[in-house]
Amino acid sequence: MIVGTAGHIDHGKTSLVKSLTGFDADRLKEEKARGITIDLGFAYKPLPDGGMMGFVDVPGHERLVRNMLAGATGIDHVLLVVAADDGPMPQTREHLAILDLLGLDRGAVVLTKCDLVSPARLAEVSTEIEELLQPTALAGAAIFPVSNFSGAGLAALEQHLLQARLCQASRADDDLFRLAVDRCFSLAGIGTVVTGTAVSGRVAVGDRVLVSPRKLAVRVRGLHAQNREAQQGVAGQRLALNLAATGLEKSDISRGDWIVADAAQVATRRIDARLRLLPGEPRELAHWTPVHLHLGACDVGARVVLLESTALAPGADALVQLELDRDIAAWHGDRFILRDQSATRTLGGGSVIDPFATATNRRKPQRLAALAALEQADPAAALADLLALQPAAGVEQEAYTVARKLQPAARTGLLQAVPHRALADGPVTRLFAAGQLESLSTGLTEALATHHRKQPDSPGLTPEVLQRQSTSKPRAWVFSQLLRELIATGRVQRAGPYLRLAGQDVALLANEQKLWERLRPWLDEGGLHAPKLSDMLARDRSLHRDQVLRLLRKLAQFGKLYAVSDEYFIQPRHLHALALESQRLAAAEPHRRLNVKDLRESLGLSRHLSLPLVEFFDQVGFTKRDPEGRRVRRDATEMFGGASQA
Ligand SMILES: Nc1nc2c(ncn2[C@@H]2O[C@H](COP(=O)(O)OP(=O)(O)OP(=O)(O)O)[C@@H](O)[C@H]2O)c(=O)[nH]1
Ligand SMILES: [Mg+2]
Repeated sequence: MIVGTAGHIDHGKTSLVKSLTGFDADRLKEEKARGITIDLGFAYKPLPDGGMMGFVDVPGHERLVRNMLAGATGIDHVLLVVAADDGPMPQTREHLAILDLLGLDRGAVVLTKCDLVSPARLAEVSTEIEELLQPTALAGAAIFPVSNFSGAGLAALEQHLLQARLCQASRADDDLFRLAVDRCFSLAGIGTVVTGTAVSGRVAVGDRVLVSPRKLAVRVRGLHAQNREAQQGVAGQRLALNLAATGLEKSDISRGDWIVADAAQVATRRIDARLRLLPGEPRELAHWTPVHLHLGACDVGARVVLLESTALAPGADALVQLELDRDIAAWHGDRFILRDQSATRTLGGGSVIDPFATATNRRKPQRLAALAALEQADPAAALADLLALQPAAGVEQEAYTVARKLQPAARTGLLQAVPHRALADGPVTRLFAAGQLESLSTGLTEALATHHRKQPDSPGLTPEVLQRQSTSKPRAWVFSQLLRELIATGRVQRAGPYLRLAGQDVALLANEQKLWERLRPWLDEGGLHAPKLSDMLARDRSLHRDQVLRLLRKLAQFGKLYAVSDEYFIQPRHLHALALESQRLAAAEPHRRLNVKDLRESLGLSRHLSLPLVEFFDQVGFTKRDPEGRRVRRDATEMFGGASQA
């Protein structure tokens, strides 16, 4: 268990930690000289059962709230220290508000300097404090009057802490490992050491971890847990990690960074969150207010983008987007505090909903509904609702599970619990609600069917037009994935630039059919040596060039022929064979060039055909021409093998 102090300057926090542990947490020369705490102090108390209790001592000075915040992360139990003579003072209130915003609901009040006041004063201050705690998560917390001078009251406080430690539910340590770094230094003979509170998961000597948000890979060479050498550390402990990496300098890591398991890496500048403004704020919070964001041990300048309204009233909460000055690491559920731009006042705080927020559509009702779904603590419930809300866009799997800090086993469990289908787009996997992709596909085939019904003579729709005309409006890459699937399963056919439903064949008019029956044997008998249009016309003087050309082009549009030029129309199986031979010849050349002369000689093609043929190959991207010749860029069968045969 980690116990943290809080409270106004000079109220006896450091003295209390010393009374409890025997250890002076003020370690800096300046702290000793000025008698105040400046930076975080740490002390440990060995317990009768062999365990160890860690203490984080924070400064009370109003200008040092930033340091207090860095220490407040990850404490389990707070001791709000109030000097009995002074009673509650400004930082008593500010620290209390911060603890409340951080959601800390376990702790006690310690009334110090009891030796200086009368019993009547003690009673008076106690009442005052009870009222102060009333509206907070610490309402009803026990109050312990003590004297750090005489030691009076300390035994009761110690008993309380031991009891609290027993009741302390063990933390969620099945999440991925995360440690909020509060110090980084270099020790002679040891190297770089970071200290901080492990807020989730566990880490062991030898583990490879990352410094986030920089994504710097390091190895844990050794560790101390709660001030003792150990083989592993777990959430809820203060850890010192000796880190190793080639060229690692202590300046590579600083307060505010995180040490995390590989799979928990996050670097973000945009966070969607729920923000509560403190009730004591004099004014509404305006859109685009500049603030300081404190999260974990990190502190960064930010702007508040109000997502639901134009202003946030004191005491109210709302969905916001935080636009940060630089990358930080943050995860779903992390609590944060906002202070004003000059860092003199705490404004409010809240919790992170989505660390991978974007500016696009951030205020749209759709997105706000998605945030409401994401706000749920249960990852399965949140994912199921999100899938239902984003049918066409899906949910990026990696981002979702990283934001939730899920271990591999928990990821698998989540994906088993939520019915879905996954689509991979390169390294990105998107999840869709079960049945959703099928209905998106149906939307596409329906759009094609409608088109065929309205225009039976048309060869089909280009992909761009199909995407626009489908009512389901899938995103571009979902569309291309679905299309690939529809083509692979034969439900849709591609002919040149057009897509059409399978079985949707070219409809020839009676005279066209007759003409085709006349021409087709000539194309068949020519084989790879396709006949020239003018030669066919010469063979039968009754044929009209315009009519023949119109028919051949129509057949080409439906994928029955390839229009190599206005003179040459080649059947798909023949073109496939020509492309295969070209590919074979190119492979025989150094640097895999296609030589037109070889092509002519190897196949006995006429110059009239071979030239337009290679130009056609260039034009459709099968080959590419450069100063050294032609290179085959695509696979012949992939390009020409699947086309429908005449
Ligand atoms: N009489 C009396 N004096 C105390 C007691 N506890 C602390 N003091 C004195 O109060 C002064 C401040 O004590 P610290 O423990 O440094 O106070 P702090 O809360 O740590 O102060 P910051 O860290 O600067 O916020 C010191 O001079 C202590 O000797 C107490 O129980 N009785
Ligand atoms: Mg102090």
